[in-house]
Amino acid sequence: MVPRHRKTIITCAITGAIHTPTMSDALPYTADDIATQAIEAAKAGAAILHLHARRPHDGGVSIDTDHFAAFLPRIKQATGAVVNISTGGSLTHTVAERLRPALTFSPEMCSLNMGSINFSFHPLTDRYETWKFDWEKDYVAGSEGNIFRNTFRDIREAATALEPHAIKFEHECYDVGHLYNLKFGLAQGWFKPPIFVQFVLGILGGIGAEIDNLIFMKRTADRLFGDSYDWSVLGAGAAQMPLAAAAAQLGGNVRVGLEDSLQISRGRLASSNAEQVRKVRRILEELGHEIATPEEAREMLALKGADRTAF
Ligand code: KMH
Ligand code: ZN
Repeated sequence: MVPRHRKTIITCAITGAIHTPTMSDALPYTADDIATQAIEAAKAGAAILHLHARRPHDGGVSIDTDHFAAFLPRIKQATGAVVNISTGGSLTHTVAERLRPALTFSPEMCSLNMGSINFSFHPLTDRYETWKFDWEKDYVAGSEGNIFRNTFRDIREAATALEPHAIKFEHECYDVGHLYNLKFGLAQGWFKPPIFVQFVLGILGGIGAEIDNLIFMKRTADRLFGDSYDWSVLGAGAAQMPLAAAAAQLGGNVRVGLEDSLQISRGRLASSNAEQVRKVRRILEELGHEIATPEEAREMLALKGADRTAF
């Protein structure tokens, strides 16, 4: 086991763009619910909050800056947590549209997806006979035909547009090739070390949620980036907690949240984001890891500071 010298950062991804209201009553989509759950997740130990917006009337995925503006200041007022805004948006938005919230609010962190992939959750369609809202079934079923577009040009243009904002990227890597894309971007000067890599395991279209794959990705990243990178793991669905425990044991950070899994344990729905944060915190502390505060996370990742955001 790799000896640990640093504390473990918990990121909580509050609502995302995969799951829909029918799938869990706990999935937040009004500004009130997103703010409340984000604040509770921070109180439970999440140093970073990864945020998407939703349409408040029906939970549809949104990149409308008004929808972000309805919860961002509340979260900032109530917590010291680092705000990380998604630039993944959803599969139905253009790359330029997906960048707008980060360009508008200039958060300390934002996601940056490191390659184009099939990104599908259509197998969930058959699990539900009735749906709370009209849009849900077509959205979920339609993901079978969608390509999550993140070309080299998209990545370069995103990095260039966001460069003046000094935002630290959460580099979402869904497969080993994405690490090489990241290495290429680094060599081009698009990103500044230390970089923060999120190993994403278990998305249909990306690498599977297996410990062998995590070790393969980490070894590859070690070779490519040496000690100039920090990393975290996101296991989709039931892999969330097992892969978080494995990540921490390997010296990495962890991401939980209802964006990535609706469950608290296999087959049992979580009641909130905070419940997942409390559980992962318990596991990590039992294993002897210390949890990073938001200030410690800022120092570890060399973030610009909450006073330099635009919300
Ligand atoms: N939904 C996750 C698998 C983003 O927001 O840019 C990856 C993600 C992408 O969080
Ligand atoms: Zn996201």
